[in-house]
Amino acid sequence: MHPVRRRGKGTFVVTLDAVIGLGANLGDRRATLASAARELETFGRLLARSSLYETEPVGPPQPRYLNGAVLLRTELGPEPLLAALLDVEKRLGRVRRERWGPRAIDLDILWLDGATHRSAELVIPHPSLRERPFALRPLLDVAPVARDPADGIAYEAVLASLDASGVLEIPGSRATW
Ligand code: A4P
Ligand code: MG
Repeated sequence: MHPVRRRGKGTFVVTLDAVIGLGANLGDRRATLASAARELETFGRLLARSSLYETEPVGPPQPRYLNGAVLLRTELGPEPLLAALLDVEKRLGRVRRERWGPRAIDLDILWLDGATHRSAELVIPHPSLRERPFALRPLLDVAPVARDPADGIAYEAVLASLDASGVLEIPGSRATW
């Protein structure tokens, strides 16, 4: 369920807990992920940061990715949150090229605690989440008991059924970026 907090007398603020997946495979990847996390802090409260993972690229041949995830508590709804993420991508120098191609920064809304979303622009959980160890590994760092809201399957079990050999945790990187 969405946490609902009381602010002042009789005012209720609805917040959303969202897992944002971060990926970069061009430039100074770690610095870019850290800058993105700092920008995300302006949209709410970062409740947790994952480890960073060095990952084999999925898609056309391209450099390896650095992937991570954060758990963000925000008062933004899903669509405004996506707009805010696209804005951060732009500011951090992402140039849109081929689908699945290399990028300085990619921000995806992977999952919402207790909610789903489906519109022309935005589908949550992210449609590819269940096939992607590079997204599931960091997600489980920040939301260890997360489940697919459609069928209730634990993402931990989903990850266990995938080949995650291309996802290498960077030692000591948990919450340090
Ligand atoms: N969109 C729909 N649902 C969402 C969502 N849940 N979160 C729409 C974010 N966006 C969502 O996304 C295009 C549009 O998808 C958005 O504007 C939004 O309206 P994009 O990220 O700009 O497009 P893209 O990345 O070129 O294509 P695509 O298919 O979304 O790529 P992905 O899924 O983002 O994957 N390999 C490794 N190892 N690590 C990676 O991080 N990332 C990708 C990109 C490919 N291979 C990778 C990695
Ligand atoms: Mg994307």
